[in-house]
Amino acid sequence: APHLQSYKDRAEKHTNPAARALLRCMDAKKSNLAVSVDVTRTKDFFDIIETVAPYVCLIKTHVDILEDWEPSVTAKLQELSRMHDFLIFEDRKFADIGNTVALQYSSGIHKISDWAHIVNAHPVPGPSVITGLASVGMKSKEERGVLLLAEMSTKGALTTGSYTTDAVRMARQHREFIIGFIAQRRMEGIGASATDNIADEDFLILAPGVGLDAKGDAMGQQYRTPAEVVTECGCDVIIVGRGIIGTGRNIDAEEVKRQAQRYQSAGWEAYENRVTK
Ligand code: S5P
Repeated sequence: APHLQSYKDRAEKHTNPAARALLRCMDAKKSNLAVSVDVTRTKDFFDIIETVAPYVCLIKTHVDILEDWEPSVTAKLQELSRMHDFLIFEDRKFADIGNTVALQYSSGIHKISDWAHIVNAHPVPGPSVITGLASVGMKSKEERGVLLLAEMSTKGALTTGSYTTDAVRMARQHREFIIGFIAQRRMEGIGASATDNIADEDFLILAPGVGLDAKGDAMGQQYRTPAEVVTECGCDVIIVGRGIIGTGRNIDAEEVKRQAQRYQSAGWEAYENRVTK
């Protein structure tokens, strides 16, 4: 089972270049931490990224919330990604017909497929959402991969039961491009039939809803600790937003750095407790 293997071993075996790059980076930096940089001003966005860069394997963005976005933002983001060795995940949550998501991924002002190693999609439209994204991403010369949202972290989420199982089945049909899931637990083998070759299935699980102090927010978000998420539930990457960046206003760089270090160590310790068991 992949969750008992090291990130390093999994990096050597994975067939998708973006998944390989992420696993390699996690091993090299001893970090399974993704920071979610949910701020509205470009200056705060880059201040946070430059502060947390040494401690993360991945930076997760919502570029559509930047009030002063301009094309140079993504050029600078790519430069920082190369300089500090982290991947970029645009949390765009595509959820439309294939033709539309292909356009949303490649075009508009953000041209996401030009710079984001990883994006995510809701499985709700069925396999067409994958076909659409793959028509862009699989043609790219760069490392590209997609995560399906198999579960959400919020109270009352509809992503349960057969919805989650069917999401895993959809991903299994496109393993060259669907590198894993946004989820709260491991998904390997779920919904598999006897004819599925699941022995070498290695889906990365990226888990949002992670916090060491708060249990939730006033809008239905629910937090679990890195130990619960990584050691107990077998997730690979912890996604942390406000636990590290605070409210996103009046950023205190020293505090952001302290929290990033704290979550990096907690996430890595939780991983070591899992693989050495
Ligand atoms: O189920 C989900 C899926 C995602 S991608 N729950 C989430 O919270 N997210 C994202 O993770 C969300 O859009 C936000 O950017 C981040 C969590 O932020 P935090 O401040 O609550 O840690």
